[in-house]
Amino acid sequence: MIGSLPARVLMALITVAACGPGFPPPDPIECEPAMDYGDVSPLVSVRNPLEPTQPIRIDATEVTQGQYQRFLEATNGGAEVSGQPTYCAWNTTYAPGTECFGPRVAEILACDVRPQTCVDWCDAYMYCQWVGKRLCGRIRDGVGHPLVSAATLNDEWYVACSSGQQYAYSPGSSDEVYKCNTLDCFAAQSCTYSPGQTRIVPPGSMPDCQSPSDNYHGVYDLTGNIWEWTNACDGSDGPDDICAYRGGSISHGGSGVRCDVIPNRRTRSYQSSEVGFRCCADPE
Ligand SMILES: [Ca+2]
Ligand SMILES: [Ca+2]
Repeated sequence: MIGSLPARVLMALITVAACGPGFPPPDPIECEPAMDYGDVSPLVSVRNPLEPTQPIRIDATEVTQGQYQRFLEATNGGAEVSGQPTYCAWNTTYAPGTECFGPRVAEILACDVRPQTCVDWCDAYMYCQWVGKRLCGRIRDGVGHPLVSAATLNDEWYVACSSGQQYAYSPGSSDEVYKCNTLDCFAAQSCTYSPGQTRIVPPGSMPDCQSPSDNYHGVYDLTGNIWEWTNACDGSDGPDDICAYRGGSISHGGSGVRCDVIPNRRTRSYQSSEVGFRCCADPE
């Protein structure tokens, strides 16, 4: 958890500040029941259609706040930023940015079972390196590639999401999108959000939001919940390079959460309360 006690203290202060006369107090934030994610997300092997003997290895879940907290503790709260690539030299902290919290500050800080968001591309890149993995990117070498197309069998994240280009969404056709934490789910009332809970859910807590194909089973929330940074940038100059995040979030639905959509190409330094990441790794 991002400093369990300080987070609650901060929320309490914000709650007090937000409660003027005439406004009912907001529902208190409730953390979902603890789930055992382990120190790092487990890697799942999925089929590489171009080289079936070389499976793609991708995290089962989005990186959680509890997992990311270990990285912050190991880097003096995110302040020890040595070893970054030159195009990340501008990045002075791995700590999630307070400037992106906005009205969602409570959900961002509340629970270590929720996905880590408000991190820039370099934070995500360095976390994956720290756990011995790498940000998902081009198959085989994982390096960044131009944003020529998101729908390529050379892209680890896209192949895992589309079950090797079989489906438009992680759980299958457009009729299945409601199984993932998206606007479709919200509209179909198939998502259950308890009073006082936010709509971003703990990774993997919607068990049907995964591929129906055996070869791609066990990777959750590629569609929806939060967007996910990938190693797909249009340059290697610095904070203003445009990098792609993928899969949609709670604020999007329909074609906006397709596996091949890159609607919000943002700079390497961008942070959002609905953008996080997961990691990939080379074949064993
Ligand atoms: Ca940063
Ligand atoms: Ca996601």
